[in-house]
Amino acid sequence: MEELFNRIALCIESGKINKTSPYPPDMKGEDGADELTARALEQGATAEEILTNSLIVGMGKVGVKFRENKVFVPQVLMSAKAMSAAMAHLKPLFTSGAAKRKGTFIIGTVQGDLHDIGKNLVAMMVEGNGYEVIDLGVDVSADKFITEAEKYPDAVIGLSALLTTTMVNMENIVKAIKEKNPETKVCVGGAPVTADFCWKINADLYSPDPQGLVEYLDRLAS
Ligand code: B1M
Repeated sequence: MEELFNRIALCIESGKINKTSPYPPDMKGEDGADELTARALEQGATAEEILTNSLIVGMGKVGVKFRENKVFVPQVLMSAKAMSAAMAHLKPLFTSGAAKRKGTFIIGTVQGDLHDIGKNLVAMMVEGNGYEVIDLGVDVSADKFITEAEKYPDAVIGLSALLTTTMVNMENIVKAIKEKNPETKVCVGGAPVTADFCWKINADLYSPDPQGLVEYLDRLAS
């Protein structure tokens, strides 16, 4: 089984979705994350084992390489697709309660802002690292974040912004969330956001990349 787990992790890291996927060229014609995850379940692995030993391992490597500029957005998107192919087999087991995740993460791009490429990457990295992700999409108001936070009281909330004009909306959103529940952790990120801005608006974490966020969530979950 260990060999199969390692192979799935390699598929995630390399962005090998399924057998018919031509990417990456050196794995052409080989089974991908899709077939191998199905096989691991058939052979008796649990969803949690596959998540821990394959998806988290593969996505963790991608996150570190991305942070170190050793891979770029297109490769991360391929890894995310491979991860989604594997998750399609695991999700029914998680939603039925037969398997557990590390925690819940609610993410959205803040009000007024329609940029979602970075936010989607963050969401996929967090999901691939073992968390349930509630993605609220773009142009998300403080009210919408609060409504979702009330449904998932232990969730960590992530705000993304790409515009200097919408980044300022983070302040009101953090304030509104903390007024409802001061214990709720709020993380911020996106190209114009800085650590100084994060402290100024009383958010709990600024991360310039998905990996820093995943490491923070892991610290909270441990
Ligand atoms: Co827009 N845009 N755009 N745009 N756009 C920028 C951001 C801009 C820098 C371009 C420029 O002028 N050079 C500029 C902002 C200037 C500023 O505010 N200082 C800008 C502008 C002005 C605009 C419009 C106002 C243009 C107009 O209409 N006049 C308009 C605004 C629309 C709106 O939102 N209301 C607009 C529209 C658009 C498109 C719709 C055309 C498109 C978005 C498509 C989409 O997202 N579906 C678009 C795009 C693609 C860009 C650029 C080219 C690329 C952004 C991107 O996706 N980067 C961008 C210029 C640039 O960056 N070169 C630009 C890749 C992505 C992976 O990175 O999102 O930074 P990023 O995410 C990173 C990290 O920041 C981090 O992790 C990600 C992965 O590393 N991260 C987090 C992100 N969120 C995080 C949250 C976390 C932690 C980490 O914790 C919660």
